[in-house]
Amino acid sequence: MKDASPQTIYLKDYTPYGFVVEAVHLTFTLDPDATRVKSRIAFAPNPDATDRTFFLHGEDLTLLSARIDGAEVTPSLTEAGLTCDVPDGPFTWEAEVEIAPDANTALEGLYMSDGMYCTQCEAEGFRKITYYPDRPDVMGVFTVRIEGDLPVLLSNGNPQQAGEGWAEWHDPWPKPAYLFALVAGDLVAHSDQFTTASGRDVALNLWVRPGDEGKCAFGMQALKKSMRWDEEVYGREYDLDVFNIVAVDDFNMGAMENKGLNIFNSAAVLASPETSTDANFERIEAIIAHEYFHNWTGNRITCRDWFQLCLKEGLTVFRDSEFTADMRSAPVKRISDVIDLRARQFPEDQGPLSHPVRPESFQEINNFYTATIYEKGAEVIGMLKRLVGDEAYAKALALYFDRHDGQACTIEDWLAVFADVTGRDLAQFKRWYSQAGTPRLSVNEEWDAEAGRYTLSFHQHTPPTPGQPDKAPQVLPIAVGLLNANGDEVVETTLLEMTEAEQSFTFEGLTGRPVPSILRGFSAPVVLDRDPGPEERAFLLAHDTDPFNRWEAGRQLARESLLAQITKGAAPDAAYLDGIATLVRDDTLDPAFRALMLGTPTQSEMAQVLHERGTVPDPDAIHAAAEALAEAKALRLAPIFDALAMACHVEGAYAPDAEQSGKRALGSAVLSLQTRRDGGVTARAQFESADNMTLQLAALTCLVRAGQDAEALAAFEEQWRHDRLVMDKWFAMQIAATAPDNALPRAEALTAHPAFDMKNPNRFRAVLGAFAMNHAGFHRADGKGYDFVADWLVKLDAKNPQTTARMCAPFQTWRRYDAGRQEKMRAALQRIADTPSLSRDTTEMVSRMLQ
Ligand code: 0A1
Ligand code: ZN
Repeated sequence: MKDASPQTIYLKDYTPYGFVVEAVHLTFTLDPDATRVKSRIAFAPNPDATDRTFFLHGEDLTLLSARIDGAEVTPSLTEAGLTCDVPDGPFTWEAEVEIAPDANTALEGLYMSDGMYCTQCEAEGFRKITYYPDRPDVMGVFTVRIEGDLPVLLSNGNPQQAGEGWAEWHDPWPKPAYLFALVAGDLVAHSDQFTTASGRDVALNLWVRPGDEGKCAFGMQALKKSMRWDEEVYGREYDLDVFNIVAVDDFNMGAMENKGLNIFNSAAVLASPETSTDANFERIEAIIAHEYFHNWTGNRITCRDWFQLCLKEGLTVFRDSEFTADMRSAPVKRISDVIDLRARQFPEDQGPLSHPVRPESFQEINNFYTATIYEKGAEVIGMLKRLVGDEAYAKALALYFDRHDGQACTIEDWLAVFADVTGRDLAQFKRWYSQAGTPRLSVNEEWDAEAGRYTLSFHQHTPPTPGQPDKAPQVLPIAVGLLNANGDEVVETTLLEMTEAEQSFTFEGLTGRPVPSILRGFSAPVVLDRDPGPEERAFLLAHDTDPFNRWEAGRQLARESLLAQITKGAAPDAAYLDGIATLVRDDTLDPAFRALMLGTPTQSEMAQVLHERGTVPDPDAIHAAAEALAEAKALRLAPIFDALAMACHVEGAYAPDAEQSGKRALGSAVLSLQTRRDGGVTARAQFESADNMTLQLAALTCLVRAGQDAEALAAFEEQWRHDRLVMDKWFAMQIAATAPDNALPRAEALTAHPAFDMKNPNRFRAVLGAFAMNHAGFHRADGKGYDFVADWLVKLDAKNPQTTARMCAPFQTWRRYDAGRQEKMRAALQRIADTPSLSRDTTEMVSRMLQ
């Protein structure tokens, strides 16, 4: 509930806790309205601490009794926890509290999801379960007894004893409370087994509701692949006798890495060909890997405090990206990651919510599970790896695991292993962790024909961000290759290490003026300000040997075409259309890559680009330009639709692997163009004959875009009304893909649909999140789109602050738009801010945006 003056917490104020936890025993007696939690915790003074105040966090708890060494005590209770006088030496704390999981709609702590008990403790949810030092640097060994009239009772670690209505679990690995988990419900297991490299058998279970058993096989395979990969690539073995995963329908995020008991949003683990798209399968594989990899990067080595969140998240995202690159196509994964970074992290880094990868203050930590901490955090590790090389990276990681196993660490610890292994001074590199904002990199070229010398001069500059007016130069690894006029590579990819604000690099011994391919593989997360002109881009599109930059050349041509269309009323660029037409026909190229080449910048990306170039974006003009470009592309490619459709033909049974899904991705890109030419005949036929969700949903999306969707939407709903995850797609897609004018009426109507349930985060996001993705629909000039979203955010905040706060993000770009829209967005934000009893989460988000 609204804090009169929300407290800001600072990194610089960190002090160790006054006590260590030697052992924790918890007993849960489950009841939806009155669950009892008994705790017995062995504390001892922490020799590394000076402050011996005994404070335990606790929120929304009813304290029934408290004892120290068996004697009843009366602690002083505050809103945030309790304090109590304690003995000088070691002592045992015992308490009994009562909580009400069924009334917990925030989905933090112990809550209920359709009759099933489950927990979410990261970051600070454990304090809603019992009184405890709920901070990641306090690690304890947990033993848990669960009593409840439910068939399946799970907690962390290894199962001990169990009987009718009770079970005991013991986790031998000391852990912070945020990794605690409990699940109880009527669940069934899809089980398997894994033998570790050193020969230990691990029982694997994926627990789901009865009826979902058929959606488990893929997740289980992904888990086994992840376990093997972490052994082979990072030398990390699993360390318990069992690994449990549970799927829950009501979950704020994707999934959670609780020790030995990962809890997943069912959308992030359940999959079948009939109900899931190729993109779903790929995402599920990545999330399973991510959570599993946390077992070492997060659990065995955890964070000292929440300012160090990127220590586990940046590294684990980096590791899961490497895994996906190994399992599928590395270039396709890299391009997809950059698309995502630009769509989600760049706006954050360049707007009012900008914060460093390691923030220095926060009010609500839940608001810092951001694209900056996760994705930019992973980019920073990618740069570090590039700078030190693969071998030194592997040594540094081995040292990290060796030196810090069982500890709660900082970014300083992380960088120290790299400094120790390489002898490098990483002081300047560390600015990537402390400076917010996206650096902008500009380039000048000089060619000395006589001397055969080519010089690239770079200039870097990071614009101011909130609280950081002046920025120092950062270390930029700039991967560059040079091509000659025939398209042959005359200088292979070379890593230039830029450390100054301005710096030049010279290439000698060239026989002709080269064409540079700069920032290959997107070697640093910067905005490259360079306009080499359409010819050079078309040349790189045709010849670059670096797949990322080849894609980037096409993307830039599309971007420039759209810009010229918007700002000068130009026609779609013929050079772009020609280049794409040639490339998409090239059967030597991976279909997945060709599908990416066919994509164009999203409308919000175009708004961002216009803003970067000092032009106020007009959402309607952007939409019109995107439509015109798509029409022109459809016209240009129409003669080869049939040939392309042949190239996309998949033999044999459906498999969500890279090869088949690449073909289907290309097929879907072609179908959407084809729909513009044939009035939806092909899409309708595909919709009717599809035997998997990828083809079915792609066809339906085309029909929605074409405004030919009434029958197909009804048929789809009829077919899938029993399946929550498929219905989320039905809700989301028809709003995201419809014409801007139709988006608001449609979204409004869907909030009145009997299956709309605001308490389910997936369903809420399917409607409100999808609406905000319909760029011109959300940014309607009359401001009604903003009001609609704001109204729902106010309603949701009273129930679920965390999801509400996350969903404020579409407003973060409000200062980009014209005065009329700005005023309407600002007013909507102000209305949210003025809501009585607004949560701390949402208060922090809207006040940062309004600052
Ligand atoms: N650590 C999880 C994500 C996660 C974070 C916060 C949550 O609640 C506030 C829940 C899940 C991960 O990185 O997968
Ligand atoms: Zn994570």
